[in-house]
Amino acid sequence: MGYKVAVVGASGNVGREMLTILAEREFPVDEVYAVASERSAGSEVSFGDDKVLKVQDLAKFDFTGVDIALFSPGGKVSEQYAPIAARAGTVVIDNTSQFRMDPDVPLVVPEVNAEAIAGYGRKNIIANPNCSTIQLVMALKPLHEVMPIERVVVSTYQSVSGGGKEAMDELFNQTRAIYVNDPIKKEQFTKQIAFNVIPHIDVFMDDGSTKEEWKMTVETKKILDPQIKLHATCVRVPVFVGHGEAVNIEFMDELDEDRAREILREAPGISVVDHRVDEGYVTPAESAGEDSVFVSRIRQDPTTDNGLSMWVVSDNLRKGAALNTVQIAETLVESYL
Ligand code: 11C
Repeated sequence: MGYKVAVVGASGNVGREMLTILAEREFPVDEVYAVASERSAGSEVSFGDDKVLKVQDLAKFDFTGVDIALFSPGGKVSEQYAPIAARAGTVVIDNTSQFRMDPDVPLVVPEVNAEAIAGYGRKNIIANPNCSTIQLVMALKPLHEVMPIERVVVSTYQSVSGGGKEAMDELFNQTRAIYVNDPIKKEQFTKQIAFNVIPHIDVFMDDGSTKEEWKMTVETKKILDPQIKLHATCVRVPVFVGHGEAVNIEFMDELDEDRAREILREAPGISVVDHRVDEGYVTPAESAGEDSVFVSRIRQDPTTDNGLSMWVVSDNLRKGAALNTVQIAETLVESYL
């Protein structure tokens, strides 16, 4: 049996990736609807190698009879339309930050807490975590199961695609402008992003952290363990696709680097590439288009008891967004619908 599936925000970076991944993984669909704002309505998007879908206007779209809707249209749009879809009987899997911390909405990375999906019926909404949280908890969970984690300090190196298509264009245009000696235009980013890095993603909070840093903390606690202390510094870098994270972990007791490598090698969705030679690690550009979360540079931190450092990289549009959303849909149909 197939399902009727809508992709909302179908013309955006993540929406197009959702359509690609639904087709690649042969998700059992009877019908797929591409839905977006009025501005994109009437345009066309690809579904698989040979199908083209006409984008429908979200304001006029009737969710009746749609089994699952994958939402990635921006927080304000999800706030308005996800409950409308949910009331029509559609299970919404939302990739925005709108519902993530709602106690009645499961926040899910299938390899980490698939069992949380059981609570989907409370609001008919399941939330997909932030991209930087997903790759982090993927790498932490297998280790935490063997040796509980007390504290994590993480610094991110996040690609511009996390900010959407306009942000990718801004990196491209600024890079070109520098080469041809044109003035630099800043619209999406607060400072020049070409040939630069910016320690500021999302808005500032009262305590001096940014909302991206706050999200990493609260989402990790909700998905993995509320006892874990986490401090993040999130940085935008001039990379198109793929987020990197330098992760420092303090465990409750000793976990040596060889054991950590073994544990991660066995973990679902993780690829360990960790050779102490040139090219013996994975960079964000190499992760683009891949499904895995890559872990490299696993090593003891001798400055603290029970400390370990590692480098975690993943495609933020795939495992960080669209792939994780589709995997949630797969688990939902396998176990609950
Ligand atoms: C970024 N992580 O790289 C953000 C994008 O809460 O879903 C995703 C924002 C979110 O800018």
